Amino acid sequence: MSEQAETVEKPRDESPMVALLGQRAEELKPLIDSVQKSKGLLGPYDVAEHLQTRIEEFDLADSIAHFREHGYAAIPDVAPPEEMDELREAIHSLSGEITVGSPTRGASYLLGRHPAIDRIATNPKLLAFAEVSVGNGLRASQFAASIMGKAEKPIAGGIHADQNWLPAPFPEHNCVITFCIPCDGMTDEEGATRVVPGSHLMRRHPTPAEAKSETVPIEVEKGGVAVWDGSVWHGTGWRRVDGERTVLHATYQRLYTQPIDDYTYLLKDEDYMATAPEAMRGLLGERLFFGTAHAGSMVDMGKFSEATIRSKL
Ligand SMILES: O=C(O)CCC(=O)C(=O)O
Ligand SMILES: [Fe+2]
Repeated sequence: MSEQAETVEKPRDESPMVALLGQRAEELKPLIDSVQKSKGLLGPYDVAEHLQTRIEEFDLADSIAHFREHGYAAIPDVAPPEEMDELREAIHSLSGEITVGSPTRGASYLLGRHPAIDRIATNPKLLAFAEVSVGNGLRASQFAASIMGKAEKPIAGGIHADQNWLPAPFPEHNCVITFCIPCDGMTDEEGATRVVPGSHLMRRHPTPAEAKSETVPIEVEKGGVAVWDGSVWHGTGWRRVDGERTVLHATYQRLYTQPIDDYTYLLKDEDYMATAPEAMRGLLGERLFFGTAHAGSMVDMGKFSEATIRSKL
């Protein structure tokens, strides 16, 4: 055999789906390799290979293990105190009109309206955590804020699972994840969110009797973030001390589910997209195939193929 014949490149063993990716195939190679590694069978809460180094870099293994077992976690050191102060200023500047329930006021539909909110929404440590829970290709869902003052008695409002528009049993692959970002941290007496540990394992909504279950507070130091699974039963806390608890409630959803808030208008805003954090594109669904078919043109098969990869991670 001549030397030349030996170096002839073999035809690449690629699936028709990968061929459809065209120029994107190179960029998506780590994801394609990661799917191959798990044979497309990555289990709930498993960390995909391409994500492993980021989980180590951000020291997230312990909080992910806690989240898996109990359905919630407190993630320390997500953002420096100055960023949390800027987030509080942003929330207060956008809040006012909406009364969430006395003594709480708040603001809604917050993505794309303040750089401090977009910055925490695309925080790489939070996104790595979210990806373990709701998968690659996750979408921005609901971004709302609440400002809670001292109250004489607990705020009415029951314990619930956040994916409360999904029928039970909930899918084993979690669909909704909520990060509760308290700008000044939150202790029990400052009104920390309360959870029923382990309730996510039931994969269903609480019954009326269970909605009165015993709960524990998720206490978080300033710079940290509370997080819970869409299946875990939880409710808001009771602030018994002076001052205010200022929180951003940041929710993300699995690729195939419909996000609560519709932020797709931002993708069409060229000025916004020119300076938006890079991760915003994926969160807004720029690479998703939904709604791409029109009279005379099939669904975008490149985007469809990309979704078949991301949905398995
Ligand atoms: O206000 C809280 O502590 C929690 C509210 C809540 O249920 C949520 O953000 O999903
Ligand atoms: Fe909730």
